[in-house]
Amino acid sequence: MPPETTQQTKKMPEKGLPKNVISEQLEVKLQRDFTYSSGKILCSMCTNPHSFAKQIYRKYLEKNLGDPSLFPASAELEQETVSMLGSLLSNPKASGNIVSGGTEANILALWAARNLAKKEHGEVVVPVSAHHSFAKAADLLNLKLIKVKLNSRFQMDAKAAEKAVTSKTVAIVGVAGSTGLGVVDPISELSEIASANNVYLHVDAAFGGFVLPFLKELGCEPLDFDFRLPSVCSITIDPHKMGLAPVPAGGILFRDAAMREAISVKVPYLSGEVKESTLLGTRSGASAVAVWALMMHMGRAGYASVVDRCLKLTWKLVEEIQKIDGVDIVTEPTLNVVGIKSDRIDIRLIFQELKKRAWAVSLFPDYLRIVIMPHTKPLHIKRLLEDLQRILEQLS
Ligand code: 0PR
Repeated sequence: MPPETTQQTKKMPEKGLPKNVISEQLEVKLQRDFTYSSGKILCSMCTNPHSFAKQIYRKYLEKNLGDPSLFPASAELEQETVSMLGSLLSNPKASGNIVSGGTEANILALWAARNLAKKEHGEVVVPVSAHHSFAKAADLLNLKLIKVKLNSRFQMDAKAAEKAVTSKTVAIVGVAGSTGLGVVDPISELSEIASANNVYLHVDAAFGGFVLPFLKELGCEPLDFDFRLPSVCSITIDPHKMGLAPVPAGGILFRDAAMREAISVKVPYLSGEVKESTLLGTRSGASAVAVWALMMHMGRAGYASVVDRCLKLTWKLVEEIQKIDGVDIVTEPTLNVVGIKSDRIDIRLIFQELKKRAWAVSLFPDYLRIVIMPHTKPLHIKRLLEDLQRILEQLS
């Protein structure tokens, strides 16, 4: 049952109101929303989109990629965007789409895996840390999720994953940047397991996809997670997370066109015999064009410097948390996500107190999650730490 909410009722006015009256109403009504610029949003994997992407998005709002026969140039830009994302993930020949987000991308990946495997009562091996979009995908596709435990570093336990593979397995999923802690699963080991068992491997890099490719040039230890690993069949990478693109912009990349073909549906009545391989029919062309423009504008160097700033601030937060009595980090972060735990104080109480002070952090069962996104500035973290200190004194 959905939670009970006060039912809002409203009728469209008989006669339209002037634009300025409506705009004023909206200003008032939307005041309760958080804003990225306030610095209070520390729970989101999205951010204030880049101003250039917003400008391009607004300009091309009428584009509909659901009908590439009308918008062939936009469709071509979408494919160029997919190729640019593919290059970032070591496979410029990757085939895919700019979709509504990580959820759609993960559903499409499992849909392709299921169709390619042609098995009855198919199973998908996922880490317990996998995003809830896999539960949606499994339900929709009539697949069973086999959840694998994590190792001491909160990564999918590769040995347990190997044991979980059976003749019913249609796919293994590894996460490259987990929702809770930003952890990267041992994808190269999963690739070996997938290859030994001839099973599809999907990598959910919805969050990590725009961070991991830059680790090496930033002096961090690089991690194998992309198409360089021979068994990786598809990757989710979301421009509307660390890619700074406006929502909606997810990315699904298949290793080659044949894999994507497994979910393609013909639309014969549109001129040009259109084929769709997305869940949505009518879908935003502005999103894809904005991602294209933004990637061209940022270049690798632009994204690397965004990641550099986020990681440095993440490390600063970790350093300061470790100095505070009563709290600690859950694990050393690989990406710009920090888990904070306490063995003295109920983490839910700390969460409530932070909430009273208008901080938006995420409450996981055993820890608080903080995501250091491009909108987060050193001053915001300084204020958060000051509030945290006060809260701990108050609760001790
Ligand atoms: N895969 C991973 C690893 C994710 O973390 C997420 C979303 C998805 C897939 C699904 O992506 P979409 O939400 O684009 O479909 N992770 C964020 C989370 O659950 C989503 C989010 C973003 C939540 C902004 C809150 C928020 O303010 O934390």
